[in-house]
Amino acid sequence: MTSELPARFASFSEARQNGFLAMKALKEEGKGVVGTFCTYVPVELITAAGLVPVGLCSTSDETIGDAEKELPRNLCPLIKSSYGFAVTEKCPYMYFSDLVVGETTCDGKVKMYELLGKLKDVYVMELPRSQSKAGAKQNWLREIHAFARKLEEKFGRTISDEDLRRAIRERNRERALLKELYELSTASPPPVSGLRQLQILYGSQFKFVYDEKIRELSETIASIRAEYAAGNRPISAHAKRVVITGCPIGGATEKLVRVLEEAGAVVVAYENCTGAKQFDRQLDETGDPYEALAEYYLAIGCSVMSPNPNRLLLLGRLCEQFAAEGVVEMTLQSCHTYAVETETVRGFLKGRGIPFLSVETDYSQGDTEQLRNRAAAFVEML
Ligand code: BJ8
Repeated sequence: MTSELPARFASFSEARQNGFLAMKALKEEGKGVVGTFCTYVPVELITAAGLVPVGLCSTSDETIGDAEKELPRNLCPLIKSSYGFAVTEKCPYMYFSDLVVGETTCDGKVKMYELLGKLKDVYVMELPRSQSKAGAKQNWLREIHAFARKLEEKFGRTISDEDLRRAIRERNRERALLKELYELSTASPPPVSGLRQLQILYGSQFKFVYDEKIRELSETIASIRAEYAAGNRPISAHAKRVVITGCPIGGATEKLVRVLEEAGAVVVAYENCTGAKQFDRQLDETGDPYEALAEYYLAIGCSVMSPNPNRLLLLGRLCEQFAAEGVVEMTLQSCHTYAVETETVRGFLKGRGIPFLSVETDYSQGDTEQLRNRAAAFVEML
C-alpha cells in the first residue's frame, strides 16, 4: 500500500506531460479539441458536443521572453506565458486546439486574444462584470447559447438537451470527487501535503478519458484513506494549517507552497481556481440545462466581478471547515483585480481574527529566497 500511493500521485503530477500523447491519440481518432483559459467557460458544452476541452493557461516562464517581443513586460505572467507558448508552438495543447475560447475577464487577456486570433481560431465569450445587476444573468445565458451555436457550426455537431444533461452529470461527478479528495485535508493532521494535493488537482485537468480519470481519482482517494486508516501520518500534527487564495497556482508558482511547507506549514485547501473555486459547487441537474450553466458559472467568485462577495463566502467557509490558522494570498504580477481586492480580503480576515499574508510573484524562480523569508516569518507568527 505504501508503495502504491506515490505512484498514483506521480500519475497525476505528470499528467500534463503524459496528456500530450493522449491528446495526440485523440486527434488521430478525429476528435475536435477546444482550448480554454478560464473557469468561467462552460466546459459541459464542449463535452456535450463530443469535443475535448483542455486548459491552456501556462504556468512556466519558458516562453515569456518570446511573448515580450510583442507584449508589454509589465503584463501578468499567465497571459505572457500562454501567448508565448502559442507563438512558439511549444505547447501541444495550444497546437492541437481547433478552437480557442477566451472570455472578457481581465483587460490583458481580452487584448491578448486579439493577437492570438491571428494564429488560431479564437472565440470570445462576453462575461458580465457584475453578478447582481439586472440583466446580467440573461446576458450571460445569451452568451452561453451563442457559444453552443458556435460549437455546432464549427464542428458540424448538434448539442441536444440530453447531451448537455449528461455532460453536466459527468462534470458534477468529477467535481464531487475532486472535492472529496481535497476535503480529506480537513483531517488533523491532513493525510497529504498541500503540494501533493495541488499536483493531483492540477494534473487531473490533463486526463482526457473521462472513465479513466474517474477511476484513477476514486482509487487515489481510497488509497489515501487506507494509508491514513493504517496509521500513516506524513504530515506533522504541529504543522500550521494554511488556506491559499488568489490567482491560479501551479507549475512555476508551486514555489510558494514549497516554501510555506518547508517553513513548517501545511496547505490544507486552495480557494483559487486550481481548487475549490472550480469544484466546490454542483450544477443543477434538473430543469433547463442552459439555465443551470448560466446560474452556476456566473456565480464564480473571481476578482474580475464587482462586487465579488462569493470569493469571501467561499474563503470564510473553507477557513472554518479546514480549521485554518492562516491565509496566504498569491497574486500574479500586474493582476490588478486580485491586487486591488487584497485590501477587501485583508479586512474580511481581520474581522475573523485570521492572520493573512499577501505575496506578489511571477513565473521566475528569482524571488524564491524572498518568498522563503516571508513564509518563514509568517509561519513563525502563527
Ligand atoms: S475565474 S482567476 S481563471 S479570470 S489572467 S485575472 S491572473 S491578470 S486567471 Fe482567472 Fe478565470 Fe478568474 Fe479563475 Fe489576473 Fe492574469 Fe488576468 Fe488571471
